[in-house]
Amino acid sequence: MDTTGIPHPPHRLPLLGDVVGLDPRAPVQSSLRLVRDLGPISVRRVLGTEIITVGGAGLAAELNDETRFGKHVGLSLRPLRRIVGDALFTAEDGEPNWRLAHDILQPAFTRDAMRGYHAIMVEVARELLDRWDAVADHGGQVDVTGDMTRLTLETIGRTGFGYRFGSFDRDRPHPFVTSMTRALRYANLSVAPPVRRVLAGSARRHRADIEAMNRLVDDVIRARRGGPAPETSDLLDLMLRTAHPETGRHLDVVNIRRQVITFMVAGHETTSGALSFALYHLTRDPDALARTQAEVDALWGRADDPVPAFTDIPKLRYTRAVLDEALRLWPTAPGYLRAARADTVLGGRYRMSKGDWALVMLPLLHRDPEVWPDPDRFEPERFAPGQAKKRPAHAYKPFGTGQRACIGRQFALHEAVLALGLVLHRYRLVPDDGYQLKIAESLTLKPQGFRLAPRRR
Ligand code: MNH
Repeated sequence: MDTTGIPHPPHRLPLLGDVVGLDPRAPVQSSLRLVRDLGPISVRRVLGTEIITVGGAGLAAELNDETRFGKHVGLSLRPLRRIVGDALFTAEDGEPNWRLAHDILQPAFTRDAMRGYHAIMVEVARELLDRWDAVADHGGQVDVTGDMTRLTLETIGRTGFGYRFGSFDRDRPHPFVTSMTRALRYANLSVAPPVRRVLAGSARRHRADIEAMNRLVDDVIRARRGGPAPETSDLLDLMLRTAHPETGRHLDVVNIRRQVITFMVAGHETTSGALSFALYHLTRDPDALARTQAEVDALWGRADDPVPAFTDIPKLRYTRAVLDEALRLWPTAPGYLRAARADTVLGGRYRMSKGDWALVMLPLLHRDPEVWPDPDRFEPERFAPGQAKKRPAHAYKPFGTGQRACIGRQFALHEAVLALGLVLHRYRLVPDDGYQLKIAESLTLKPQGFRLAPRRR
């Protein structure tokens, strides 16, 4: 791509490029600091790779145009692809297994399909409340992000595959989670410079981690094949039994394994981060907290143990706006890549050849000063009914765009609104006065070291 005329950060070094100020443990946050003042588009050269970064709503709208651009599997998706290949998240646009899996699984992610997961989501949320009750009784604190991760992992495991990780019964993560986290870390670091590669650990342990994940998933698949079908169909059931409506093809068994791992990876960290950020912002904004609690109280009264109905969830509009706003400020999947389908000109000025790609950097897009007044302020009212229509259509994209947008969006939002509503209905949440938001980065963003003291209201 011709990058003349695109601004780059100051202090460009020969060979290394724009690495001054870049923190390899916090690439998103440090990039944000480096490019935020450069305007709607910027370019960085990092060890030979040129990264065009877009944060302006106008240019993002162009990149989101499906006729001109498609998904690009690059940067942090490359290492993930080495583990899960052409499963949904890491398939290249046009790979046959993408269409096959997408069409088979799509019916499991409609708004209406959430009805089938609702009871399990409630069951898992109650396990979280039990855990927090015990802490409240002893006057202790909870690790918010850790517990939200227990919630979302358990939810996707049980609703998707009928598998219980027992997350609330253990103090240390389930071995699958340990392997998954370490394998992702390894894959990420193994594409980094040699110094960081050393931190990634041994190749042998990496192979063992992948084998451990595969073994567990294969056991689950085998058990399902040998046993009776579940009462209500889940993701695994769909993948094992459904043929493509037009071609009659089935997913093969290796691909199903890869899809299961993909759903475990894509389906839990992002949602747990969103819940954690929402709680972080709420415990620093007494007015927003009071409004959210007033909303859940109005719906459920002060009953001790409300039984949320499926139809209650869309009524929690302010609670939903809190999550929307949390995902605006810290989109937990912080960006996506778009590649030109043919030679084109971006923004009327920047020539791109077929295959050239750019990064839509979501924390930047979501703070575009042309669109968002006082962009760094937490303000759920931005998502009050009718507000979104007043903004350009492509200014808010926490779930990505086009046909490769998040398939789990309804799932995540149903789960998160439900859990956030129940938590706020039950507890007063006392923050640590001294806590300064620290954000941990892996594939996703999430608050680190964020603790709250839950007390029964
Ligand atoms: Mn999800 C794709 C964000 C929850 C499963 N997800 C994406 C993309 C974004 C995203 C952004 C597009 C990435 C890209 O273009 O490269 N996802 C989120 C966020 C949450 C989330 C912010 C929670 C909040 N995602 C979930 C959940 C599941 C899930 C829950 C599963 C139950 N996501 C996926 C899958 C894809 C995806 C699968 C890939 C879809 C495709 O390409 O066909």
